[in-house]
Amino acid sequence: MPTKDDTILLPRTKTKPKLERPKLYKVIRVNDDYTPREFVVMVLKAVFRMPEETSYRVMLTAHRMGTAVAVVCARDIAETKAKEAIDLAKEAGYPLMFTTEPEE
Ligand code: TYC
Repeated sequence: MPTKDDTILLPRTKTKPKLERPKLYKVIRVNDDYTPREFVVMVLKAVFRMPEETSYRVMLTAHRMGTAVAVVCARDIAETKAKEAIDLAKEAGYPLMFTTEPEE
């Protein structure tokens, strides 16, 4: 006769649904022939909080290769940062462009 202390342990058959990790987004800087190098470095420091040396290196990569990843982060942050940077350039009359795209 089972008592109240008898617990029947059944194997767990349900698996917890795995939560998808949200995709990360790259903010990509595009080279152009008109925006001064110093201005690009200033934007990278101001918007992406990069130290001088990193900003200069990232600016040179885009200058030489055509594009360079500025940062990888959550989608809303990536889009906000790209817009902030584009707006700063627009205000100053430069065509500096940033795009965002999901990481593979
Ligand atoms: N190519 C620009 C120049 O020679 C500098 C520059 C670098 C512009 C990177 C945009 O994303 C850029 N003045």
